[in-house]
Amino acid sequence: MQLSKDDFGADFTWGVSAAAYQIEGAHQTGGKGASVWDTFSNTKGKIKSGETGNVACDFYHKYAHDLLLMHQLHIPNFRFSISWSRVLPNGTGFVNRSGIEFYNRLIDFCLELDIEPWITLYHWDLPYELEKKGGWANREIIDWFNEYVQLCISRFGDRVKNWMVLNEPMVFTGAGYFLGIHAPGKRNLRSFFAAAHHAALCQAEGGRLIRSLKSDCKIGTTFSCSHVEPLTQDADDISAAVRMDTLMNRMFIEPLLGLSYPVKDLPLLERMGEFILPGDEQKLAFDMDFIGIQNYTREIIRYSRLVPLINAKIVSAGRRNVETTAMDWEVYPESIYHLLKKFGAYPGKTQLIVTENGAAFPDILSDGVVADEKRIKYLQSYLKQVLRAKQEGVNVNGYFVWTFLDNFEWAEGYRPRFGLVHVDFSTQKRTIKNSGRWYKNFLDAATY
Ligand code: GCO
Repeated sequence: MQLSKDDFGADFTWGVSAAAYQIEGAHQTGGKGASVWDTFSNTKGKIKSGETGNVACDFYHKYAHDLLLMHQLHIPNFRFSISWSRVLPNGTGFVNRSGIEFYNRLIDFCLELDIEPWITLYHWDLPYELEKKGGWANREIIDWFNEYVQLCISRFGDRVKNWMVLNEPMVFTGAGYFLGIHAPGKRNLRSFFAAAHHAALCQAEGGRLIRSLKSDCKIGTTFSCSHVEPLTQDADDISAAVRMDTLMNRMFIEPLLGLSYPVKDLPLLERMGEFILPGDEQKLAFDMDFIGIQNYTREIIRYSRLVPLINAKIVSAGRRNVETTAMDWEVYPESIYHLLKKFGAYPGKTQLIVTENGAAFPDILSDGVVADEKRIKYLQSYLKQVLRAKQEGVNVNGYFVWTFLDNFEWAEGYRPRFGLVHVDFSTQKRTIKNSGRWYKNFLDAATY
């Protein structure tokens, strides 16, 4: 089947996604305060090969050049995030004018080029001053976050029509407060549950606040998700897969939809109870205009007595002899189909948008060309599955490639390259990869 943009319909949104800390650099420029990712990546041993996001793609200085490249590839929508500590260096209080001006320039230039900005308010870079007070594990985060959201909407809401409250709460609370592999590097179950509950409250409160300040915009929030399957049909593996699926895919969306935390399928979540105050249950729910789905792979799960709390273990793709990306994630296009069907089946049928999908491969730049045919194949095969779900009636209406530029891949450093555009991090030279040209041709081909 030949894939055509036409099949997705005229009102389908196409774009690329990025995040402030992964691209901006300029970590101490223009009055920016430190974020948890600044301190984490500058702590020895936290990031593979000792890299930091101090410079990253230097997007702070090169944004105009990069937007021109995006325009050249005819990409009509750009999802990016605001660095909280660039606009509020201490997290609350003092507003940094040059931070505001940077985002004003960025937004204005997007609009000048006919690129629609889609802003994620929180993509993991909490101001370090707030982490010192407990960060997401401190319930005061709700007030801190409201102040930040209010500032962003009041300064940028006149021009920005699409807002996402949080990026992947499961990842920043789980990897940040329980596994300790992401900022702020905590390993504490209670902190994780506190952070998770506060993030779930903020995602809904943030949505409510935006709607109260601005009625004419689209509000969403995004979730990481992976299609989960049991290793065998043994009852133990099946129930282990249910627990993992609940943790990875259901824990944050269900309270948002008014369905409460899925405690029945993951009794461990009862421990969150100590952080839930009277009245919270209602506050967790908010009627988003869209839900952002972010998918890369699937996970195969087996029962394990040795893994505490959840008794379930991921069987890594490396052990399964399957095709993988540079992240060691399985290439499994049907994953996105299953997830769209799953999220599409929730009551309310909120619109879904794929706010991230893409792949890292060991790209080689040779004679000015990056022949990343594997990425093209990956994107095409996942898109076919998005279309399949749409044709079966799922309310999915957008797709954003992760990502435009090769960038700082968190604890993995710069090795995994996800971009449609290659970045030479020693010279900051950009080179459009074959996948970038493919995306342009795909976006151009439609005839309405
Ligand atoms: C996410 C992450 C991205 C990652 C990407 C690849 O939202 O999943 O925020 O920042 O870079 O997912 O791992």
